[in-house]
Amino acid sequence: MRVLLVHPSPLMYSELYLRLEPLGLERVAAAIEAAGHDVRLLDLQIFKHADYWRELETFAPQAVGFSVNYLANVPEVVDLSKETKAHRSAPFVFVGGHSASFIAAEFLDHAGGAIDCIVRGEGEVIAPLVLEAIGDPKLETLPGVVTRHGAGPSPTLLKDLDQHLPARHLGRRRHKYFIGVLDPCASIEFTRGCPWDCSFCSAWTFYGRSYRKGSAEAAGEDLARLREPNVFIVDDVAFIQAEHGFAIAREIERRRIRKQYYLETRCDVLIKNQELFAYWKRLGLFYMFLGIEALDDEALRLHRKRVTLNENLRALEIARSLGLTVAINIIADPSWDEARFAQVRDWALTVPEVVHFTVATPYPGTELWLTEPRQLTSRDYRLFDVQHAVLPTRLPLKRFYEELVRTQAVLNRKHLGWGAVRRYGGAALQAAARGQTNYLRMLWKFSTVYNPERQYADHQQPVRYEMRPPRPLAGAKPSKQELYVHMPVPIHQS
Ligand code: B12
Ligand code: SF4
Repeated sequence: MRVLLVHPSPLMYSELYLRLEPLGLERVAAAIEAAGHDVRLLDLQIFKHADYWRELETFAPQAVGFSVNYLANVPEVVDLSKETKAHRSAPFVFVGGHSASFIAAEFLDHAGGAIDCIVRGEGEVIAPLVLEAIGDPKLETLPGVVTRHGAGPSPTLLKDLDQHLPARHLGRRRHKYFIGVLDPCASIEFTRGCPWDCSFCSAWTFYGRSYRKGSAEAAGEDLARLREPNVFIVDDVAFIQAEHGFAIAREIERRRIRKQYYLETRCDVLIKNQELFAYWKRLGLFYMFLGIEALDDEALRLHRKRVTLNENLRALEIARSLGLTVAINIIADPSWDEARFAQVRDWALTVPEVVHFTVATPYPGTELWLTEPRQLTSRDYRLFDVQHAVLPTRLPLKRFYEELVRTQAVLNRKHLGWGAVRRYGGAALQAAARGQTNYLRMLWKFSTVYNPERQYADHQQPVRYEMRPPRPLAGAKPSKQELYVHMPVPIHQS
């Protein structure tokens, strides 16, 4: 069967710092190819809708699968599905991905019959079975599958992460993928899931709070296949288990692979596994993201970060002493006033790190979605991108955005424009000489992307598809059924 897999367009704020390959879709593609199908992949972060319609004509897929990791992409995918079903070829349409998994029923309702099924959870095992079941009522009995007529049992976890390494050969214009100065940049996955349970995050609820590792050999093999000199390690929390990180490092040395790496981890993991991170620094670790989230212990407790401010600050010192470029994130609460923004801005100016700010947002799939006492001010999917306020702001909304952007602009002053040219000019120019200009181009884009007027105006757009409000909790605390996509199961891994 001819199958077209599609990643939706970028959200406007990710246009600035990075653009990354659709790794999940590439893994699903690998599984579908292994089942004998003819697969093509189209990434609308790079290509245009016109390319999609051309592909529908020339490749004439019998099935089209969309990946929806981000809520803000829901309206685009609903519209594309409706137009796809209305196309004379009327292929089978299925949708999977992180966010789609949490809102399956309402997604199907919005599409009004244009989406044949939502595939919840990991796609590798189930996607080939879905294709096999097209036209058969057994479709809605498959694990993780939801149709307008019924839903199968909860999805099953992939037993072996080494299976179905990403089908990167299906990617087109891969030189467009980058993160900051790491241009071009590929992505890789060493582990899946997270054993912590932060209240604002859905990484743990998606995977039933499980944590799985691929083998060091498979990691080495996948890395060796990459042409790009830079690699984004997509693990939610990199190197939780030091032995695993050392095993991959040794495999990289054995294969004499030399690349530069970006990863994201927790401050307590960095403190605990300092030696491992120092080892990786020698191997090419260049850029690290630390989820600091808050500058006081009370807010950290409310986020259930299970880490103290002192630990966070210590981790920053360790990362600095290792000579890593460090980016951190702070969650701005809609209740912040001018004084609070000013305080955080002052702090951001004193530290050498790249400081990002996101807006506290209850996402379906997070515990916060079920427990946040404040009423949502908008249920427009497009505003759920952690750059818009969907909870009541203490400041008038426009004023809130002015303060937010003024605070985000610290990053612009410190790390973009000429400041960046002074810091990374050499690397950027070398990349440009090889025809890689993604990074150079982003340096002067800040004010076109971050703009209070534009952010405020986004709230005035007519809402065509509205999110279902959170359902009242059945008990005092959310149950596993209310929270998880994959149900927790004991996993035995050495
Ligand atoms: C890498 C990453 C990114 C990349 C984007 C990569 C890309 N091109 O897709 C970048 C850095 C740009 C990014 C940005 C953001 N991200 Co992000 N991101 C991740 C991260 C860490 C890993 C994604 C990944 O590659 N996973 C590995 C692959 C193998 O898994 P997967 O993509 O989920 O795919 C599997 C299934 O979902 C399913 N599947 C996926 N697609 C399809 C399609 C079909 C047809 C089928 C059947 C199945 C299927 O099968 C796959 C294989 O099992 C996840 C966390 C996570 N653990 O997933 C967060 C995550 C998805 N991001 C999140 C968020 C909030 C964001 C941001 C909005 C804010 C931010 N954190 O900066 C922005 C905005 C995104 C945008 N589009 O602009 C949230 C999502 C919350 C939500 N419910 O929407 C997550 C879960 C992080 C978190 N801890 O909360 N992100
Ligand atoms: S924020 Fe990080 S540590 Fe917390 S649950 Fe999500 S992935 Fe895990």
